[in-house]
Amino acid sequence: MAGRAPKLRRAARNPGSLRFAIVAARFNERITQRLVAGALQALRAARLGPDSIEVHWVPGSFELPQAASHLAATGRYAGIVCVGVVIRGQTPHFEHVAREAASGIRQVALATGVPATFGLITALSEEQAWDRAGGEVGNRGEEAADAALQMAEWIHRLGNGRAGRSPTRAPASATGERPSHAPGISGSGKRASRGPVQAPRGLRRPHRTR
Ligand code: DLZ
Repeated sequence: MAGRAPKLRRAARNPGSLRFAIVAARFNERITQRLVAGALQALRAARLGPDSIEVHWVPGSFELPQAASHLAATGRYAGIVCVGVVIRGQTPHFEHVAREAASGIRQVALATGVPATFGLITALSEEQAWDRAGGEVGNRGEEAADAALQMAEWIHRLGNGRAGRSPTRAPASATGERPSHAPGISGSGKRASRGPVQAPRGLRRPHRTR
């Protein structure tokens, strides 16, 4: 049964300086473009400006988790929206791609604390895919961006939302509080140099890109 994700009831209250990244898979690119457009529309509707949104392209959906992992490790993003289109072919290849993309994206979110959301279409035909890329069954990219906005706002309300936002408070080392497992950033946008970021037990933090 095809289902639509619930509409975001309201725009994120104060996106302010929050930054979001969209990672898009080039495979089935014409359809993925529609997912990117949907995601951009949702982020702009939350009053995020062009400087607060980046789009990164990777070869296929299999590569989405690795790209999301590198982006999350920079500490610059409050949320990462992953979009791609996996269409069933003649071989089980598509199942491997879809499964690895789904579990990899979830692992990035858990390991880094940065919400990485699942805007993938997994379809049995191209027609089904178009239906989910702004057609009859909604736009999975837009829905994933809404989910990222909601998670980022919720994490921020919990007090763990330093990723993707310029800090307005003293760093944890000055206040004596424990650092959260979300990557922190310094005022210059680079990760603050206050020791290693703690990943949840059993999950390793991805390598930094630089
Ligand atoms: C190889 C492949 C296949 C068969 N199908 C898809 C697909 O439906 N959607 C997609 O995004 N990517 C596909 N790929 C490419 C893989 O994601 C990946 O880029 C390559 O296997 C190289 O690692």
